[in-house]
Amino acid sequence: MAVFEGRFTEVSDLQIAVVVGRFNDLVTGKLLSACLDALSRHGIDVTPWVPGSFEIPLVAQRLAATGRYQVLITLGAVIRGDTPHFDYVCAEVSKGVASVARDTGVPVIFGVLTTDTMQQALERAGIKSNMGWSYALQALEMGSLMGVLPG
Ligand code: INI
Repeated sequence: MAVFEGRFTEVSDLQIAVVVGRFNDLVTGKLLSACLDALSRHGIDVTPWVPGSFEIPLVAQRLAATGRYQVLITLGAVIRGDTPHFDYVCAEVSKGVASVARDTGVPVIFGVLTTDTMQQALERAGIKSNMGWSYALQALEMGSLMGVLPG
């Protein structure tokens, strides 16, 4: 039985782009710092900031369509407020990111925190752990995996 796995080594030829939402940049800036720290020996090409998570899929789609990147990372922080706005933003960014990946064949890491409170978001962006690191490793794994899968 053939087993296909992504690698974390010998991946320096991967071109990776990161799309970051400016909304809640107290959180997203910290996610980005950890992500870039983890990727510092890899070919980060562009890091476009977008106004908020809602805009992430459009920019991710544009970048994926260039064919220049083997994997994209999207970073955002959607924090529940008093109105249904949270649900609309979460629905669009999650479905949008998944669609970009499927439509273009470029893996897109979903690094958008969706939390009830700012405290929960910060706990995942540096206070306890920093998911930015995990998103970077997941990008390396997926970029590598897509390079060895048949077809
Ligand atoms: N964008 C976020 O990334 N996080 C949020 O928590 C958020 N809230 O709560 O409103 C948010 N809104 C902005 C949205 O993503 C768009 O930028 C805006 O609606 C313009 O299209």
